[in-house]
Order: sequence, then structure tokens, then C-alpha cells
Amino acid sequence: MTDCLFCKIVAKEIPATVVLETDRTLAFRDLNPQAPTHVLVIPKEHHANAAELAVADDGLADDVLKTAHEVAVREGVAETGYRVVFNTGPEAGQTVFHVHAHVLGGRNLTWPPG
Ligand code: DGP
Repeated sequence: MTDCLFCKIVAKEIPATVVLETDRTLAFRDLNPQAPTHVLVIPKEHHANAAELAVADDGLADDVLKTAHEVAVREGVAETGYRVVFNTGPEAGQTVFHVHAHVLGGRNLTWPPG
């Protein structure tokens, strides 16, 4: 997609601090981290949100979750606990409409989220 921020990160047109890349996914640090570990995991292929990714039904959602877990392992938060969040839609706080999993960890995360 030409006018998508995260597609531009995939295309290396916009820089990002990449922590893990697979054939179909990319994980990079959030520009505005909310926890010591705050990494975004995206499919390289454009889907607007988690609902669209789910109905694509081609294993890509699995790949995103596997990459999220691998990021947690590499960041050293898999044992203590981490959160995977898909903000889906404007009322949930989604601001970038290329699906992304926030992987958050490294501090005590409160519940419910704001
Ligand atoms: P959301 O609000 O769930 O759509 O999350 C979007 C996240 O994307 C937000 O936490 C900030 C992050 N973000 C926005 N622009 C950039 C960027 O250019 N680079 C990086 N690394 N992160 C960005």
C-alpha cells in the first residue's frame, strides 16, 4: 500500500529499529515506548487491522503471534510475563491502520488498560 507508514517501514523507506525479521513478519521498536520492552510486530503484507488479518486465514496471524513470542524470548520478558495487544479500530486507540501487535514487557503492567 503506497500511503501506509508501516508498509514504508517494510520497504525500508522509513527507518526503524528492527529487532527481528522473518519471511512474512517484521518486529521493530515503538517510537513512543510505553514499557522497557515495547516492540511492534507486523505482517509485511498489508492488512488494516486484526480482524482483517484473522479472516485472511492463511497462517499469517499465526506467524505474527510466533514472532511476538520470539521477540519476548529475545527481550528476556517471556518468563516474567508480557502483553500482546492489537488495538483494533479508532475507539480502541488504533492510529496506524496496518495491523500491529504491541509486545509490552519489562515492568508490572496494570489491568484494566486505560
Ligand atoms: P496504535 O495506536 O495501536 O495504532 O499504535 C501505533 C504505534 O505506532 C504507536 O505506539 C506509535 C508507533 N509509531 C507511530 N509512528 C511510528 C514510526 O514512524 N516508527 C515507529 N517505530 N513507531 C511508530
